[in-house]
This record gives sequence, C-alpha cells and structure tokens, in this order.
Amino acid sequence: MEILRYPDRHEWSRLTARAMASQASQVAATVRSIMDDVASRGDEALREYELRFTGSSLSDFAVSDEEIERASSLLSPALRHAIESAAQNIADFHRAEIPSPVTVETQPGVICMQRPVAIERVGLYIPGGNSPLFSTVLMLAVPAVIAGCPYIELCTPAGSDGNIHLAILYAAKVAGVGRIFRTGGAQAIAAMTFGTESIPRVDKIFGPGNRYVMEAKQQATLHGCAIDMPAGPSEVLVIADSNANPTFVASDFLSQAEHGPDSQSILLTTSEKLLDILPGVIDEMLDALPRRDMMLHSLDHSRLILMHDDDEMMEFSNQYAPEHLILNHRDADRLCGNVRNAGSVFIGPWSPESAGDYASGTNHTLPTSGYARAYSGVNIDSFMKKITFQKLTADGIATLAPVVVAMAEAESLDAHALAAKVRTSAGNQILQ
Ligand code: HSO
Ligand code: ZN
Repeated sequence: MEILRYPDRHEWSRLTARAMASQASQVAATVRSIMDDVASRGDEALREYELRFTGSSLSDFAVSDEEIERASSLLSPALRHAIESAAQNIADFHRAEIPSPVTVETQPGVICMQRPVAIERVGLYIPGGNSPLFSTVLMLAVPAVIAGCPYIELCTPAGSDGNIHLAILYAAKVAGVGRIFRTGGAQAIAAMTFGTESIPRVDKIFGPGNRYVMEAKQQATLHGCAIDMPAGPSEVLVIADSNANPTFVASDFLSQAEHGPDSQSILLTTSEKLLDILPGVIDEMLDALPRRDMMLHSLDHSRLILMHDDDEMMEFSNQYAPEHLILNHRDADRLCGNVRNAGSVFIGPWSPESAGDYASGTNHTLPTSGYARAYSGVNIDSFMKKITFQKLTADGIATLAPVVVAMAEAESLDAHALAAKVRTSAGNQILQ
C-alpha cells in the first residue's frame, strides 16, 4: 500500500489515473476471430470454443427446466431466503425508478410526447470461475423483468463438471429469466450478438467478465448490439474522518481487494491517527482471510492518503470518480451534496459497500475506470429506450411553419421548408 501525506496537486493526476490493461491489441485480435467464427458457423464454432477453452463437450447449450428445479431443491433454505429477500429489495427500488410518460403541448396544436418502451431482447452474461456472481443475476434480471423486457436470456459457463452453480440457477428463476444457456467467454458474447441455431441474438448485452468478455462486448457494439457500459477493475474510495472506526474502514478495503488482483481501494482521511493504525488493522484482518495472497496484489496498488480538509478530499474524489464512494465521516450527509462523480455512494458508518453489492436494493453494476464522470450505473433506464411522438393539428403546423421554414431555408434545406409550407393554406395555394 502506498501511504502519502498531503500530496501536491501536481501528483493528483497520477494518483487518480487507472492502470491500463496491457496486450489490448492481442486480446482484440483473438476476440475478433472468435466473433467472426461464431457469426459464420454458429453452434458448431461455439462447441469447438467451449471444448478448447473449458474442456467440456456440450451437446445442448440450453439449461432444462428440470435442472433449474433440481437446483432450487438442492440449495439451502437459508441461501434461498437470502436470494429472495435481496430480489425483493432490488425489485422495490427499481420499480420506483420506472420513468413516467411525458406529454407537453409546446404551443397550441403542437403536442409532443415521450414514452418509455422496454428493449425487446436482452442478454445477461454471468461469469463462472471461483466467485459465482449470482448476486449479479439479480442486479440484471430483476430490473429487466420490471422494465418489461419481453425476452431475457442468460449465458454462463458451466464448471468442469458440466454444471452451473446452483445459486446462479436459483437467482435466475427467482428473477424470472426466460432462457439459460451453458456457454461462457467471448464466444458467449458472440452468440448473443449474432445469434446461433441454439442461442437467439439480443439487442443489448449486460454483465461483467474477463478481458476477453469485455473486448467482445465492445466489438458487439460494431454489429448493432448495445452494451450496458465499458467496464474495468472494481474500485472503492473511502473518505474517513477521525471519528471513523478503523475496523470498519479496513473491512471495506478488504472487501474491495477480494474482487481481484487489479481492484483498487483508496482511503482519503484528515486523521493522522487513522492513517497510522490502519495498515496494522488491515494486516491483522487479512491474515484471517482465505484469499489473502490474491488480496495482497490488490493492496499493492491501493493507497492511503492524508489530506488537509473535507473540501480537498471531495475534490480529489470527484477527480477520481470512484465506482463506489464510502463516506465514513461525521458530516457524511453534508459531504453528499458535493458528490459530482461516483457510481454509488454509501453514507455514514453503517452503510458498507457490501449492503449495496447484495441486498439493500440499489444496483451493483456500476461505472469503473473514471467512467462515473459520464455514465450512470445500471438502472431501469438501461433496459428501456424512450420514444418520442408528436401530433400537430392544422392550426398547429400553420403557426409553427414560419419558424420551420425560416430555419430550413437558412440551412439550405428547401424540401424541409416545403414539407411545412404545403401544409399551410398559403402553401397549398402556391402549389395549385
Ligand atoms: N462490488 C462488485 C459487485 C459484487 N460484490 C458482487 C459482490 N458480489 C461490483 O460493484
Ligand atoms: Zn463487491
């Protein structure tokens, strides 16, 4: 961990920069060939990649209803209950986000409307590996159902035993996912982008993944398929004052470090004392955690930074634009008003990031790598587009026409001007 005391502002750009992934062009080329291959050979290519990358020979990608039911019965009642209550909170929060239709008569006889309409076909990607992110199934599928998306499919790789994690299947069932397919990696993204004999193509792909999956999602956008957002390693920035409990801060740091060797935690504090004791508290806590070795890598590029005052901390945080911002500060509510760039904010000592990661109700699919400057996290809008409508009466176009004509002629677009003119009585006479 890098420990800094009152870094000069010149240093801030280094301190707020994210490490760039290396070998990007080699990843892009590999993914491009997988995308092309799946586009042209469909299921056959998909099967070959599954065999090559995971060693499993799949005859059928679709997960059957019996398999989903079996998963439900094998899962512990305690975990089933946890998944159900998290789903309930996520549903309650996202239902409240549903946008209302808009109707405005901007001038007499000129009626403008906007209506939110669900995206028809969405695809959710859930990675396999050592952390089966079934919480992400809820974060993506629950809002998709609430938004009213008519078709929701989910792709996830099977483990070496050919099975999908029970909790992924159960969360998908609770949320109401339509179809589940056993495939992962860039080939799964390719399948959802182009469609294969077994896996229908979708209009928008959501979900996390490794570098290959992320690259495949970027390339999907070149083929008419939208994606949720660009994504990088997960990150947290904690702002703590002398009031903050060091154990709380250390646990927030370590829950971030647990996400992977690239994830980053940053502490900003005005307390010299907290800065001094935190490394010891983190070390002690770390020794008791099973993922210690991997977490050490993450802590390598994490930082503890001493700052002069609250304004300086907020300014730094806004420049960094963290995915998660924890305000463990006696004036957390006041500081909240100064947040300009962050994915999701956790206010006060009793709001750990893990509450939002799993169960409080907000979404955990959030912008990383500084994208919080311009992107929101996944929310109900992510599953909808907004279509505008307008209806003008004869009187409405008559009064609007002079404005349209003046502007169209000034842009030398005479046909545009004509389309307004012919609908007015003066214009009609000109044509006769
Ligand atoms: N912190 C992750 C989400 C997550 N945490 C899933 C645990 N499981 C990105 O916001
Ligand atoms: Zn997390």
